[in-house]
Amino acid sequence: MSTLNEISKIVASGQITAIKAKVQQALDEGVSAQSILDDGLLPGINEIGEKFARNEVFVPNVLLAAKVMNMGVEVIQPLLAAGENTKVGTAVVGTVKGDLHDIGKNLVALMMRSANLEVIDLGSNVDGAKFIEAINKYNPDVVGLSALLTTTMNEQGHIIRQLIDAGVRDKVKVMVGGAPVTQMWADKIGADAFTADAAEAAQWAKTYAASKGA
Ligand code: B1M
Repeated sequence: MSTLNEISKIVASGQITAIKAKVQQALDEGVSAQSILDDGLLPGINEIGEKFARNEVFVPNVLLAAKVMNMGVEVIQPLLAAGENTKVGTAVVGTVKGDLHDIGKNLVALMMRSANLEVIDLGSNVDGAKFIEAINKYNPDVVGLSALLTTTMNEQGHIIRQLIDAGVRDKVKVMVGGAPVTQMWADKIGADAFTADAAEAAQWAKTYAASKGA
């Protein structure tokens, strides 16, 4: 079994004590940080998600896998985030109210930082009032709303309406993402951008912020 496959298995089976050394082993073998993320850690968390959907595992197993995934990301984080330090803009990100999934949002924050954006990460289960407060406080270029549940993606639209009511909608570009989110949904709720993954989100935010600053 390749080291990347072993990493997937370690995430899916929630082996906390094994993950850091295995990720380090992959790095020592010359595997890139991006490949460890895309071909090792993410397939592992997706595998547990599929098993969960089939009722083969339960929430504690998924929680454990998420913890192992985060520990793996910690090892490669400095490599993913390596870059120059010229700030191009500011982003406020968070997972919307009612939603506790934060792995994807954390990756978005990480990739945005590596794209030289300053990122204010509001965490998960964030309501519209907190986004509005952050817009007024940090004057960001973009606001990123992550949602992983078909129920909580509605909250993305709700937050956009709250930004309009608070008179701050035109100050920022609103980006949306998360597994159930699509371009069609983004258009329906009046978001400015939908991106399918963290790297694309960082690229979109960077391009927009740079065009504003130019
Ligand atoms: Co939950 N969960 N979960 N879960 N969980 C899913 C999402 C689910 C698909 C599992 C399944 O049934 N197959 C399902 C949702 C079904 C649906 O709504 N259609 C589900 C469910 C049902 C639930 C609960 C309701 C279970 C329960 O309690 N009965 C519950 C809800 C809790 C809540 O939020 N209120 C729940 C709880 C949990 C845990 C807490 C145990 C844990 C989260 C831990 C944590 O995040 N700290 C968890 C996990 C880990 C998952 C799965 C297995 C993995 C999610 C993940 O982190 N993926 C997930 C199944 C799956 O997705 N395969 C599942 C990896 C991550 C990198 O991907 O977040 O999609 P993702 O991010 C991607 C892109 O979407 C994008 O970039 C990333 C890639 O680069 N992206 C953005 C994300 N945000 C973006 C924002 C952007 C742009 C791109 O711009 C702003």
